[in-house]
Amino acid sequence: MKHTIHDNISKAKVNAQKAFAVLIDPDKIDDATLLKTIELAILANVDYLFVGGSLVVTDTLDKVVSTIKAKSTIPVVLFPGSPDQITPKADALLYLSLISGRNPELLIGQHVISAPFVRQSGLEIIPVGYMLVDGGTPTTVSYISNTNPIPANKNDIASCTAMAGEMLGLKLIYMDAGSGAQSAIPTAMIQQVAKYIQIPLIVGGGITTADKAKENCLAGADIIVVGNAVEKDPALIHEIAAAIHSLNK
Ligand code: 1GP
Repeated sequence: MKHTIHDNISKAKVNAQKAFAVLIDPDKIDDATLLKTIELAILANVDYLFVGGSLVVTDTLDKVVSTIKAKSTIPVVLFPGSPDQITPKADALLYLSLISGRNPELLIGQHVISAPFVRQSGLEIIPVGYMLVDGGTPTTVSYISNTNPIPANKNDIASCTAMAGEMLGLKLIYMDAGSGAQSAIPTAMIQQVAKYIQIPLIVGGGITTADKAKENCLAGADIIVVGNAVEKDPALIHEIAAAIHSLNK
């Protein structure tokens, strides 16, 4: 079993190095924008390219991952909305258990069904506690997952959920306000969750500015994920990457 990417994320946390992941939704991106995004990500020293969406309806996943791998050495990490969003061409898979929800299918059911296929993929498998936080508007993921997000002001629920995930052996916590969330996760919640866990913390959903990305890192996020905002304005890749990396010694 490979461990490279998880090891790198853990080492970065120990050394207080913050990282930036650009999220690419294979359904939304055309060829020209993909190439431009890859080019900008290389120039900005983006740490990871996450690929996935909660509703991938085309068969472009393979093609998108192959293109990225052909053009760059940035690690490609799958962030799948369902078990069929997997390609062995990527480097790693965020093996998500939706621990903020109470839908058994997304806690363990789908994992059981796809286990042989996932293992056969040869991907580095990173077990992740995925926590959906209310971002002010119903998101595709809350609808599709049929779960209630954690209310944005319930810091205790968030930190207890993250602690439980860590004690169950999950290797990362991903707190997400959902793609295109109206409001990003409040800083106070990030602070509290970061205080109560030792494993790396990924934060995403509704982050649209470099300042917000930096603020979230200062609050305790180890990896910031941005999708929608950089789709709309690819120049933000440089700005956000610079803000996050400015915190690294
Ligand atoms: C969504 O965390 C990601 O799952 C990124 O969200 O598209 O709002 O940046 P945005």
